[in-house]
Order: sequence, then structure tokens, then C-alpha cells
Amino acid sequence: MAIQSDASTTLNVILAQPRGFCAGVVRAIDAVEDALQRHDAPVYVRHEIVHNRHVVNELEKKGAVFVDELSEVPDGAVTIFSAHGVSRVVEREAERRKLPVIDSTCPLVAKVHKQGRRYRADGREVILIGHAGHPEVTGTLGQIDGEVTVVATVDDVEKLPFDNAAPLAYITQTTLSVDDTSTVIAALKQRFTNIVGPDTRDICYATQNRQAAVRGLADVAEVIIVIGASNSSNSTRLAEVAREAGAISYLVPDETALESAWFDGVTTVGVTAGASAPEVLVQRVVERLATFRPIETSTLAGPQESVRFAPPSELSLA
Ligand code: 0CN
Ligand code: SF4
Repeated sequence: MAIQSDASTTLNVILAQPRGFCAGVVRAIDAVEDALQRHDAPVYVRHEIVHNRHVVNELEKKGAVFVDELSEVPDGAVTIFSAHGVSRVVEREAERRKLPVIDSTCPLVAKVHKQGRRYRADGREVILIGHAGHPEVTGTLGQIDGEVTVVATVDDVEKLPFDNAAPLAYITQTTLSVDDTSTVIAALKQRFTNIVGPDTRDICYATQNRQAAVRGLADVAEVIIVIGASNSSNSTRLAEVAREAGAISYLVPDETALESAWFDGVTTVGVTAGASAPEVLVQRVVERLATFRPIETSTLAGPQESVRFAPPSELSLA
């Protein structure tokens, strides 16, 4: 029988460390802010600069215009590529139109592009572990000559058409579940004798650290709130990792999505945020929790991140 906590029972709220913005997100948002300082509004951003409506809305208020395709950008307008990266086709189209581009592709995504091109130059077929249709995956596919095959699951690996001894290489999306990816890599290595790849090191430091932190949170909290957008790969993975670690988890865009019934009979709730979710939303979630029950807040000890990236070269020159 569920224990009914009355409205006066204290709810322990434990925040994950690290959580929220990563270095690539800070760099991309700063690039839009910086472009708005240097140029007359509007500046155009291809795709959401990062996958978060709150971030996008704030930048829109300051004069950024978000578009899906370059064809929506007027001639001559400052054009910013999002943190997720773009294909060579998009880059070439911007060059052809002589658009002044600021490329905010995260350096860790660009590193995967380079690695994929290197494997291809070595004469290997390239396999990309990731989710088809995600903009980072679309961009990475379009950065490597020839066909790149996308796999997401062990089932996909079993269906691959290559010979067992074919020269293959794999690369991965930066925001995958470390555990799921290890399983897919093990299946690739078991089936193919001549395959090379970076193990799970293409999964970026921010993704790995936030997943480790949410696993720690699941040891002490029955319910975990992950703040992030449903189209955010790294945030979605955090909610999955929390669930796999035994907690009940909810992915919420902000505090308005919280329901008081989620916390009935619960003594400890964990709160974390995806790499694209601003800290202000964490504060708002905590404040909303305090309207349901008296709360006591603490932070689970975890590593401090010190990664910082230099701005896109187009901005560091001026
Ligand atoms: O949520 P994001 O904008 O992107 P994904 O997790 O969906 O890839 O976070 C920034 C990560 C990057 C690139
Ligand atoms: Fe870069 Fe990782 Fe942040 Fe994506 S989540 S922007 S790859 S640091």
C-alpha cells in the first residue's frame, strides 16, 4: 500500500552535480549574444541553437530569428549554425550565397566529423552509432564522403550487410547512453574482426558526467526530475539512465509540468538538468516543489567541470 505523506512531511530535494549547461552550449549561446552585440538585429540561426525553448525564446526577444533551412535566410544576413553541426551541403550552400557564417558547431561534434573523415580516408566503411533524424547525426552523415550507415541497436548491427572481415570503423553521436553504446560496440566487435573505433570516448564529457551523476542520484532518490526538452538527446538519455538505475523519472521542460501526485509518499526527489537546460529552470522547479510540501535542499557531491571552449573563429577574429 502506498504511504500517504501528508502535506507537512518534508520532501528531500537533492540536486545533481554536474547538471545543466555544458561548455558547447555556453559557447553556442554566447556566440548568438555576441553576434547580436556586433550586428544589427536580426541575426539568423539555423535550427534551435540548442534544444531548449526557453533559451530560444530569450534569444528571440533579443533579435535572433530561428529558421529550419538556409533558404529562409535573406541574402547577406549573419547566419549562425547550431551546436549540433551541419552537413557539407549546408556549408557549401552558405559559401555559394556568401552568407557571413558563424559556426557554433560544438568542437566535440566537429572532432567526430574529422575522425569519420579520417577513417574514410583510410579506406574503411564508416558506421555511425546514433539516432537517425537527429540533427547531429544528419550533420555528421553529411560531413563524411560516401555512404555512412547508422545503427542504434544490437538488432541494427545484426542486419548490417558487411562481410565479417571488411575494413570497418565506427564513430558515435556525442549524447548517447554510455551503457547502451557499450553494448552496441560489443556487438560490432563480436561480429566484425576488422573494425576500429573510439570505444565510448566520442560520447562527450558533459554527457558522461551527467549520466554518472544521475546514476548516483538514483541511489538516494525514488523520483528523479530531469529538466530538458523532449527533442534534446542528452536530456532524454538522462531520464532513461535514471529509470534503468531504478528510479521513477520524468523529463519536464520546466516547472509547470510538475504534478503534485508524483511526490505522494515520496521522501526524496532528485533533480538534474540536461546540457541545454538553463539553471534558472532548476531554481523554478525547486520553488514549485516547495509549493507542494516543505522541502530541504542539498546537492549530491560530484565533479566540478572546468572545460571551456574558445568562441567560433569568426568571432575571435574581430
Ligand atoms: O539538447 P542539446 O541542444 O542537443 P542534443 O542533446 O539533442 O544533441 O544539447 C547540446 C548538445 C549538443 C550538440
Ligand atoms: Fe558539446 Fe557535449 Fe555539450 Fe553537445 S553536450 S554541445 S557535444 S559538450
